[in-house]
Amino acid sequence: MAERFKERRERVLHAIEPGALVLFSAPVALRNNDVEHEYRQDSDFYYLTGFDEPESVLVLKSTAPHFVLFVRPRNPERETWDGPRAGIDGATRDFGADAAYPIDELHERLPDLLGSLPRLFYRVGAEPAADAQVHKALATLRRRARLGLEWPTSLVEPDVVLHEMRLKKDATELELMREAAAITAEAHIELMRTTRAGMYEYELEGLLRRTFRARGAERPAYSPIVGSGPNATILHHRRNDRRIEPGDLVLVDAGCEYGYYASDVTRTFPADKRFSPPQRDVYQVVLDSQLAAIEKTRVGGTLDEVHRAALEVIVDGLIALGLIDGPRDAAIADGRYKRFYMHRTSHWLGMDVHDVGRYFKDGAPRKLEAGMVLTVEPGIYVSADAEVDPRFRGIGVRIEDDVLVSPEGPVVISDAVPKTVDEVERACAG
Ligand SMILES: [Mn+2]
Repeated sequence: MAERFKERRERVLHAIEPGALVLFSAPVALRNNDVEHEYRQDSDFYYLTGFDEPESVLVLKSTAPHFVLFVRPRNPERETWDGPRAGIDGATRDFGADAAYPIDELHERLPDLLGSLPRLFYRVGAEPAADAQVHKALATLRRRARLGLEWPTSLVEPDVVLHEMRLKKDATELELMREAAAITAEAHIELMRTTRAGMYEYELEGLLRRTFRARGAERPAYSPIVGSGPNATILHHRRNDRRIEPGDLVLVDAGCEYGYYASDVTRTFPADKRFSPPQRDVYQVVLDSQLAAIEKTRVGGTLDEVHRAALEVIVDGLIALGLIDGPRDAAIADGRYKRFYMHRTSHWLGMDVHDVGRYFKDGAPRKLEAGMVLTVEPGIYVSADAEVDPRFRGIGVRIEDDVLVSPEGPVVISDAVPKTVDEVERACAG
């Protein structure tokens, strides 16, 4: 396991030479009074170290020692309360650091570690406390420059190296993403089977969370959205507190995080096991749209092409259902479809649910490459008070899968979740 982190550090070292990269662990966030939010390590930090403790700093540099960790030292009393720490010895022994120091020594050691290197890869402006430490080290080095010492005179955004690496997933990462998707699939299937009118949205949320944890996922990758009836038309519905009524559609947007990798899946299914005719019509349009978009997630394609493919089918469907006027090109040009489809079709997926990596290169949508993973998630949302044929009011449908771009074509890693009308109805019937 430590091997994959080492390989990544070596790639980074190669890219930043000559220079140093400094990353801070995620800060601990207070929830209220003295209760903390559940801790989750910063994705970049974890990507390069596998180290999940707070109050840690990583320095990677092209001169020895190459891999330096600042960590919380062992403390038997604190460990009784908060659990074991790797400590200084653990940082070198178990995590492969060439040198490790107590975090309290960061301010005095950082200038020496950065001195004589011309470039510092550090993300300014993300965390004020971290900025203060780095600025102080640079100020110290500037003063020392009078003595003829070098110091980092250029500050580089580490994203250009790190996030480009993270955008293209290696074999280990894909294994974790497949497992995350498998667990998520199980959770969605269970909901289709067990949901009945009369249940509350939060009961479904509870079942999702239970499956995630029971199968070893650390946590949901984002707050699960369970939108029944008109709530399905609210994109980021999070209260999950409505009672599911007979005849409702239930939109569930939920995915777990497993081994620090996210899945992100949406399914929409009928609470009564059968779609009503208008629900089925809307559903079929979204499904056709999603399949057309997945077909475009190919090496050399772009997210614009993926979105365009989804959009054309959605717009044709909206026209056919009488929800908007045609023709297609005019509807796309003036955006009249946006009342019913107001978001983009895709985002990158990885350690972060909205994963890192640029969407544009040289001013144009970048080309898809093998190893990239993205979501494909078109939808149609007809609000409860829309001035349309009343049969369509309050219908919200989104279908979302996680798709790997590969030389052999699109690979839907979340394909274990039922998706066609028949499949969904069968899953709902148990
Ligand atoms: Mn998504």
